[in-house]
Amino acid sequence: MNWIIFSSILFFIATVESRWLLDRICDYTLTDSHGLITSPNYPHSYPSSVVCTYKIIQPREKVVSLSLSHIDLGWNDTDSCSGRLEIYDGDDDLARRLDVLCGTDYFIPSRVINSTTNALFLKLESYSSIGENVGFQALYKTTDLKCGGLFTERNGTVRHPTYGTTYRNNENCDWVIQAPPRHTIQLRFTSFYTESTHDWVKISELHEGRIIDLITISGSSIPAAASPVITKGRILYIHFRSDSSNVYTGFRANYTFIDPLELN
Ligand SMILES: [Ca+2]
Repeated sequence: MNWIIFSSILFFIATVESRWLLDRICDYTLTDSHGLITSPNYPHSYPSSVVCTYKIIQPREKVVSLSLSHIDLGWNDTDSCSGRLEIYDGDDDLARRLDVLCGTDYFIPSRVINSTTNALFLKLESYSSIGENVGFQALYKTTDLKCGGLFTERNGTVRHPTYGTTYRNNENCDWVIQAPPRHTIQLRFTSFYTESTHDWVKISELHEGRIIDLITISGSSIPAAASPVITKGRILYIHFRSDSSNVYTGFRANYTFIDPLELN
């Protein structure tokens, strides 16, 4: 009898242990062109004390559109959130944060969040006391990117899609260059020609949690401050805008990551 009880206890411990592990194995990478994302156990109550991540990675010429159809993360006794969902414009939580949602929001069905890169990263965190709240459900789909993109390789070249001829009117493009932690980025233009003042390139970076504008360039010459641009942080943004008339050859720039350890 003692052995049966002991076996039952072991089985119970093993079951609890495997469920405990299952609850915490919730880091997903999604590469399909569209799909449904939900919190664990949806549509039943989502687990407490978990951190789940959902990384949507698509080809570089795509962007991601996320449509939240249900958000029920709940409130605790002190009216603070029982869980929260953060959404980032990139492939990890060091990218630019697009939105943070918590509590329960019945007006969500109109909420659509668009990436400017080919990646979107969601992080669901739940705290200790979850009631009957079911978490969240969202649909994502991908659309063609007209220009821009996310660059994470050590070296690369950024240029508008029609480089070699001219850019187009009314372009509005965002490129994101994202180096690994502790690295910085050097960007050097090799060609630049836009309609002066009307068509321009703005370079910004994310540093210590803030977006800092570094320089705006327009016309046919590259200012000394942009040859090269060197960041303090690991994420650099290039924003290109053209107006409704007069197009030129545009720009081309090479970048490389700088590892501070290699400089010493
Ligand atoms: Ca123009």
